[in-house]
Order: sequence, then structure tokens, then C-alpha cells
Amino acid sequence: MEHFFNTKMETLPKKKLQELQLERLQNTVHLVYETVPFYKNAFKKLKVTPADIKTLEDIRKLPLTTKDDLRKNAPFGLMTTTLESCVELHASSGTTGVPVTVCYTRGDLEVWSEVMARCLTMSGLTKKDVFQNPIPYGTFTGAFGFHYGAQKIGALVIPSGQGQSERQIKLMEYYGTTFLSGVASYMVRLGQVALEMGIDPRRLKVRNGLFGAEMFTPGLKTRIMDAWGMDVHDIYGLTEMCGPGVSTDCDQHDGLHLWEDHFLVECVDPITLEPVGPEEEGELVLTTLTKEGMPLLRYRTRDIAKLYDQGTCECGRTHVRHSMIKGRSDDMVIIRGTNIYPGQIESVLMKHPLVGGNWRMVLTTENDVDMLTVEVETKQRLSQIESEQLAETLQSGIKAVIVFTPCIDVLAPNTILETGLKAKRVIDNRKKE
Ligand code: DLL
Repeated sequence: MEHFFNTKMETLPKKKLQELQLERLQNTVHLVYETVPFYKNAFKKLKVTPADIKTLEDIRKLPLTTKDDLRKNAPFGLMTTTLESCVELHASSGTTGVPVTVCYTRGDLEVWSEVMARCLTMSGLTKKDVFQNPIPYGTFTGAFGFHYGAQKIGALVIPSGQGQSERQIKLMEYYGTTFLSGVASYMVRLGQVALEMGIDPRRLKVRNGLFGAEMFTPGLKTRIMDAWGMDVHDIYGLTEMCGPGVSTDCDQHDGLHLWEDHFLVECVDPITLEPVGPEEEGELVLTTLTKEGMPLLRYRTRDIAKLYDQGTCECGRTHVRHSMIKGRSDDMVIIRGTNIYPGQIESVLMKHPLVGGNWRMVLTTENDVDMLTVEVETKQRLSQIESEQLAETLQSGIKAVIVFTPCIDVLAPNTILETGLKAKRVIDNRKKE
């Protein structure tokens, strides 16, 4: 049976949802026009005023916002209020430049907790659950988002925080954890650590989990489900919107429901910026509809996905669904003229039972030609012959997907250094012109 956190809003008829969206869009547009000089200037350049937004389609008249705009105005330049009205700050890790900072008013925290509670309920969390949250509590949005949402539902939250994998497993065993959250690739690692400790993860009480924050291919999902004997849901979100909580898949596991009463989604061609056709792949562009501290108009996420054609889902929710995130447009690499997303490689790797959780693509230049080496850890140590056979199988599997032959480097378990919270799948050492 489907469970809802907020039945009325989650099943609001489409027409009502759109009316609400328009009203909230108009309010947001007025707010940023009056209070954020960056937007006032952008409106002037495009010769639009808030009064021009009469229908939802009019959103296309509004300026786009990019990560670069956020960085140029960092840390507080895009705020609508003074810092006095804000009660919490989060920031993206800043590994690719200036961190993106977002400040939350009390109202923003309330909305974030609500959307997270919806996502967690949709994934099966109830107040009876023991919810372990193995995500670093810090400026990264992950841990707090899950924490607030789970508490709103009334589950017992174990704020187990970052890393220390053996400790995480011991906590699960000791407290009888039933529900887990986290960064997708870390769950594979935790499963391995449990086995190394002589504990079969399937014998723990964990029955459900909600993971995201990075590429999450069906192969990786199956891995986690099999290793832990649990149901797995996918959660999407980004610091600029609130953090986790923008969308999650329901029990149909056919796309992620995006909370349209709080976020307005468009799907555009990343080059022309024109809307793509129905169910065509494009870049998700998101507008906040209820944010108070730092609302954003038409934020270019760089995340590639499809929006599913309208219609109420079997689960009863009316909110639009998007496919799993295929990758970030800036993660796509062009090798010998072919566009390759790391997810395409991962899908091949995860089908193979001997392959472990960690892998990466290393790009180099040899004799002016691009070379791709896929480094892949195995689950357990293999003999020379087994490694060679595995390399051959993976090589032909990947070739079938990317059209040329990569080199495969089969590595012993735990050889690839962990690079931080999110897995880094692409190392580009190519000669730059
Ligand atoms: O990663 C928020 C989050 C935390 C989401 C925990 C889910 C779970 P950022 O650090 O700002 O925020 O990174 C946002 O991560 O634009 C996507 O490229 C990627 N991403 C997030 N969720 C998914 C997902 C958090 N489910 C960026 N599938 C986004 C694929 C994801 N990519």
C-alpha cells in the first residue's frame, strides 16, 4: 500500500497544482525583482518585468541562472533578506571552484523538512523505523536534510555521521537499524566492510534505504539491493534548491516524482536552451517556488534526464516524474569524437559479479590519440588468469557501448584511493592543446 506524508499535496489534481505554481512563481519573481540587484539587472537586459509573467509558459521570458552567476555573487549576493532572518547555512563542497553558499530562513527549513519527509515516506520510512544517517554532518546538505525529514516523520534518528565504516556496521547491529540513507557509492563500500568483519549485511535488520547525491545506475541499485537484501530508492537534489529532497522514486520505481508545488522544472537542450520534446533527454532547469532566503529562477542544473509525459502515476501522485539522472553535462567526456557518460561504463561493469564497487576512467594521450583506461577493483583477489578473462569480458562489453576498445586495468580490492564524499569517476590526464 502506498504511503503519503502529505496526501492532499502529493495527489493534488494537476490543474490545481498548476494554479498554485503560477501564483508561487509570480510571488517569487516579484520578490527577486524587488530585492536582488542581480535579477533586477537581468530582467532589464531582457526587457521583462514581473507583470509579464501571466502564465506558466511565460517562464521562458525569464533569465536563466548559472553556477557561475552564483559564484560571482558568492557568498550572500543573491539573498533576498539580511542574514539576520536566516538560521542555517549550507554550501557545496567547492571542489570545482568557489563553494556555492545557500542560507535558509526558518520557512526554508520547514519546506526542506516537508519535502524530505515526503521522499522518505515514499521510500517506506515510518515512525517505527530506526533510521541511521551515515552522511557527514557539516556544510554539505545531505545529513541535515535527511535528519530533519526523518524527525518530521517521527522515526528514531541515529546521526552516525561521516565514515568510520566498521563503526557504522556496529551501530546498525547494536541499535537494530532498519532504514539507511547516504551517498550511493558509500553503501557498496559499507556492504564490503560488513563482509570483511564477518557480518553478512543481509542478516542485519536493514530493510530499506534512500540514496543519491551522485550517479546511481540501475546496476549499482541492484548491487546494493542484493548485498543488503533491502529495497532501494533514489533521491535527487542539489544545494542550490535546498539539498536532497527535490525528487524520489515511488514503489513503482519508474522515475522520480519531483515536488512541483515547491520546484518548477523545465527540460531544455543544453546547447540551444530550447525546450526538448516530450520524453526527450535534456538538461533539467529548476525554479524555486517557495524559497525565501535565496530563491533562484531557471537554475541550470547541468543534470541530464527526461521528463515523463504527464498523467497520474499508479501510486496516485500527480507530481511529474523524471528519469534517473543520466549524468552531468560537465561529466560527459568526448573521447575520439564519441560522447561518453561515466554511467554508460558503470552499467557494463556492475553487471559483472566479480567487479567490486570502486572504479574510474583514466584518460591519456598517446601519439596524439585519446586513450581510455578503465581501472576496476574486483570484489576479491583474482588469479592472473581470472583477471585476464575478466579484462577481456569487460573490454568487449564496454566496446559495444562506446564503439572503441578501451584498456582495462583489473585491480585488487581497495586499491583505488577514496576521493571524498562522492566518487570521482573521471581522471582526465590528456594533453591540452
Ligand atoms: O548532493 C544533495 C543530495 C544529498 C542529494 C544526498 C541526494 C542525497 P550537491 O552536493 O549540491 O547536493 O550536488 C548536487 O549531485 O546536481 C547532481 O549532479 C548530483 N546528484 C544528486 N542526487 C543525484 C542522484 C547533493 N540521485 C549534484 N542521481 C546534482 C544522480 C545526483 N546524481
